[in-house]
Amino acid sequence: MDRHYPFELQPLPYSYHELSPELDELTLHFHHDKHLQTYVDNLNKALEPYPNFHDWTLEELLIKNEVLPEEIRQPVKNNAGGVYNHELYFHCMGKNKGSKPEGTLAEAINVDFGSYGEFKAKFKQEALNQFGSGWAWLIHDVKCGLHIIRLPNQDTPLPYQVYPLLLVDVWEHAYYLQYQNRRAEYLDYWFQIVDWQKIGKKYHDHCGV
Ligand code: MN3
Repeated sequence: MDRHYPFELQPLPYSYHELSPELDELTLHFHHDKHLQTYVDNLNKALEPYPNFHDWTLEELLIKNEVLPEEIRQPVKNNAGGVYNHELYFHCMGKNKGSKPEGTLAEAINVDFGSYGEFKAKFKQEALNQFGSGWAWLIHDVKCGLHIIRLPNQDTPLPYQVYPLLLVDVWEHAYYLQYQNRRAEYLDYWFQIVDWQKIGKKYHDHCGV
């Protein structure tokens, strides 16, 4: 991604009904059209008076956040993180519903977690353990080892030299309209709409031989 200020709302990579019934249209409309739009708008608002940073990409704004003037450091971290996380989240789901990890990624999951089933159980537990708002992530390190982590708010692991592969939004706005307070149930259905072909390709491009 080499986009920079002024950031624009990117359309979903599928139509609003395609993730139903696991994630319904109303949830996607609010999540994408309202919540993500707000992060985009607030990021632009924070950067507008600071032309020195208008050619910085989302990733630069997050990785080099400490370089920004103190008064916009936190708002940029929150809102650039909000844009980055949501774009990645929406791209982790999609048309290959019901898929499972294959190839290089499936092998790595077996090595690092034992099996896909054990991976799912651990990932779900991390997502449930996130107190309040935040995200659970599957990332790989520079040696291609896989790790599951959770981060609060709109924080990203980008400053730690790791590569995000998959993430799930456990802010209530991601599931409350459809699942109310049942985060565990949302997570069970969410696994069924993960596009493992896309995730596997990314891992293979970085780590395949
Ligand atoms: Mn969200």
